[in-house]
This record gives sequence, structure tokens and C-alpha cells, in this order.
Amino acid sequence: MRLVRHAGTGVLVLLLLAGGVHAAAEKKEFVAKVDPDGVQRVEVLGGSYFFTPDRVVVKVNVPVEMKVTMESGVIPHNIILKAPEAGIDVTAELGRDPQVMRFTPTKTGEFPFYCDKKLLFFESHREKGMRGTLEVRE
Ligand SMILES: [Cu+2]
Repeated sequence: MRLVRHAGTGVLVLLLLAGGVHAAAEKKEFVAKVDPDGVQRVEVLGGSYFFTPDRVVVKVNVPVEMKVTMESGVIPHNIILKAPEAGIDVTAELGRDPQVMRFTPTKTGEFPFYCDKKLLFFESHREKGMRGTLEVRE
């Protein structure tokens, strides 16, 4: 009886571990709220090779403060969000200190952000998954 019970616990632990790994690979969305001072604050973590959340939803014509922190590591990363048609053109080199990017989206739509670092002939970080989408809503 005892052995059977232990075997059952082992299976449960394995299932939980599998579930955790799966959750980490899922796409994450963050919908910004407008703070009392009228700013939408967003925090993004970047690393090799991801941004999380990788889908950020903000309101049009409301200032955004996007704080980008980098996971510790030796590989250099940046974040680029260029959508001049929506009044957005920000770039930051990611380092030990978090970078704060400020912009006010003036147009609704979906705009990509990504890291454009690339080593020699290898795939760019963007191609490896270091990218996300800013969705600007009404
Ligand atoms: Cu990168």
C-alpha cells in the first residue's frame, strides 16, 4: 500500500513540473491601467531570448512609461519600438539598471517591439523570440 501511495505522489509532482514549464512558454499579455497621475505604467523583463509580457495593451493618447529590466546575463540586449506614425520612436540599450521609455501613442493599432542584436551570421535575437507587440486601443 505504501509503495502505491508514493508512486501516486511521484506522478503528481511530475505533472506539476510539466505544467510549470508549459506555463513559462505561454504568451503573456499585460493590459495597462491609467494611474491617478494620468500615466500608464508598464514593466517588461527582457532576456535571452524573450520579452515578458510580450503583448502590452495601452490606451491611445495617454502617456506611457515603459520600464524595461534585463535578466542578468552577459549577452547584450536592447529594445526598439519604432512606430513614428503613432508618435512612438524609442530605443534603449538594456543594462544593469532598468530603462524607462516614455511616449504617448497617438494612433490605435499593433506595433512590434524587439531586440535587434545579432551575432555574426546567427539569427537575430528578434528571430529567436526576443520580440513582442504593443497594442494601442481606443
Ligand atoms: Cu537581445
